Amino acid sequence: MSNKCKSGESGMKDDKDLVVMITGVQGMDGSTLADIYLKRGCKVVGLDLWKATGIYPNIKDAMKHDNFIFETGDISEHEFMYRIFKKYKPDLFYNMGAVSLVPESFKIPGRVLKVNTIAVLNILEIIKEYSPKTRFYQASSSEQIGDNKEPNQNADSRMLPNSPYAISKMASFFFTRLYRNVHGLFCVNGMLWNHEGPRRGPNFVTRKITKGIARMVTGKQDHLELGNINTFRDWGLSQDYCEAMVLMMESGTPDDYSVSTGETHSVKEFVEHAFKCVGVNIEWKGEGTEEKGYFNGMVLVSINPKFYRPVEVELLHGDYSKIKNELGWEPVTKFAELVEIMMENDLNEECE
Ligand code: G4F
Repeated sequence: MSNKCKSGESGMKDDKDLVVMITGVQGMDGSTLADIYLKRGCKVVGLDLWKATGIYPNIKDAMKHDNFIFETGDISEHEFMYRIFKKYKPDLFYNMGAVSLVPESFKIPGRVLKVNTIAVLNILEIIKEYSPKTRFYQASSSEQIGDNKEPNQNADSRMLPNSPYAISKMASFFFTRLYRNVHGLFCVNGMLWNHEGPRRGPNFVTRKITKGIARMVTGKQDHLELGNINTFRDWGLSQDYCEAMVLMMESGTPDDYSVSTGETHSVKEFVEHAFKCVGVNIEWKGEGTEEKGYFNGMVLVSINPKFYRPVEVELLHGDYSKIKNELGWEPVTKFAELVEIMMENDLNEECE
């Protein structure tokens, strides 16, 4: 373990006394964090826009837990956040709530700025004025790297954001750093490269692929339609990355960390490996919008330009050396196993 995280030096309360507040609690990471802290016996207050229904299954276990409180509200409403802070006085605050679909951010840039940036600023102000002992985690993103195509990117790399989403996250990254440096608050940025898992929403490419293939295996769908399959991402597992977040928040000193696997793979490779999990070797023919993935003469993958973005982030490839050296974190699950975990989950779900 690292020099920043020796037990007894972190200044944390005992687990049973700890109040953990998580925004975006119905999402993949928010719900995983809730499960981690509930297992430790902490009180977890989860915030999200909507009440959990069958459509949002990620917190179905948490909802049954006595230590879990679910509050509905919009994090960009200052009064709501102020009231929630006053009511629960959180020790740890994980800001996982955001408009997180990059293509969507081009359609509603004002809303993106309100939720992903102004809300963060308001929360930091509430902490500064009324709750300066609360530790704050900001979900920062590798999308901030944008057009910078140099490999081994980290939180100190040049940021060239190229979408409203990335711009909003970059502004929040610097506000978080500012409130730490200028106001002395315990604020950390976890800059996470793409991370996925069975709780991932079906609009993100990994889950769209694994769910789509599982539906093809069970005869519910005949092929996959994708956008740009020649982009590269550094994909890890959400559970591993949530453990990295906890380390950052519970270390002795707040700082900014990059979390990644250090491997990069194309969307095309993801498709190939996912099909291999069900015994299908995809053969590619054609180029651009005419590129297709075949098996035994059948088209199993085609390109639909409606999934292209106004602009792409072509290469994401992270460097996790700082969190490894300082907090002792390393990714457990890398690309091939991640695809296999997701495929197995979706095959089970579709076969139920
Ligand atoms: O899965 P994606 O939508 O993830 P993206 O845009 O990289 O963003 C995710 O990771 C970020 C961290 O780097 C987060 F901050 C963000 O919130 C989100 O979690 O797309 C991955 C790649 C893109 O290049 C996209 O153009 O897959 C390509 N792609 C190809 N076909 C597709 C599709 N993406 C989606 N969503 N759907 C397609 O049909």
